[in-house]
Amino acid sequence: MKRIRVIDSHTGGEPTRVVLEGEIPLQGATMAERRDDLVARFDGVRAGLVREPRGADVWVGAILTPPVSAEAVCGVVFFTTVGPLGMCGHGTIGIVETLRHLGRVSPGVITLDTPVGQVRALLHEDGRVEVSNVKSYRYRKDVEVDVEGIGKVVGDVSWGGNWFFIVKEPRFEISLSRAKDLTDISTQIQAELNRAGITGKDQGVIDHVELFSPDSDVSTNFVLCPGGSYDRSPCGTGTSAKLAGLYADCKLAAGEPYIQKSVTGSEFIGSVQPCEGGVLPTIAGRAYITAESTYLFSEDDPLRNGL
Ligand code: PYC
Repeated sequence: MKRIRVIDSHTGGEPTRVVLEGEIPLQGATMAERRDDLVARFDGVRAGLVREPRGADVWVGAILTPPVSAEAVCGVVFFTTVGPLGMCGHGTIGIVETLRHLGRVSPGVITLDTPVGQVRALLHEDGRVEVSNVKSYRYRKDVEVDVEGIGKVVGDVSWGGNWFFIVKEPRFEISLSRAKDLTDISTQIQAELNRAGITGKDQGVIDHVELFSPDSDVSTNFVLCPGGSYDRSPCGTGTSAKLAGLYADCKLAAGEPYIQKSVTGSEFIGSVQPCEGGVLPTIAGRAYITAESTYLFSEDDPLRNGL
């Protein structure tokens, strides 16, 4: 019987399952190699930790590893029910709260190594966390696709640690009661992008689609994530990708706070600083611990790796 210890949290409603260091011994000199090792050697247990019956489509997991850089407290490989994830903003806030819960960090700057670069988090006394994300940028502006049943859809292909299609037109009424419709709409848009061969840089798969409300005061989003679930939080990497475009269009000034609300009503506050080829976003929010658990994987359980 395999036993795996985890700590669960949620950030603005979006859950993170942190697999404690050593529980899944990923190998590799870089975090990208460790991500590949997850796929090569531990894909079954990866799926089993977040899929039913232990999880559900909404779960994001994070495996802690020793750091690969001198400054970092630890390394992290994020994953979903369908595979690894480059970076995760809500998940980083969840990890910092988990490390605080374990007594491994105290308020101040905490550095983490991820497969897509180093991120820093500023933990405040009150538990708020400001994540300084990887460089984010818009790759293609105003890409048009014709989606059956919706018509012309215009959006930007942007990087915020994952590849996003940031839908600019049309806008949608965003509410939890419409989650099923919004999931269908964003899934159709993603399918059309795939059919049309539209990708991020270096053929990067666009695995997130972000829809927005028409409101001009506080923007509300709906973010389709890998595996077909939607983000209950405002999505840290999605907010980073969006802010990169707003800055490029001179609609957001350096350091100006930007509130991004999620479909559940939770909020992140973001801002950017310009850098060569893009922006360095900061995303602020807070997470709460929900469980400390040990998951059991029986060799004779035919569904041990989930459904
Ligand atoms: O917060 O970056 C994020 C995220 C990605 C997928 C779910 N949440």
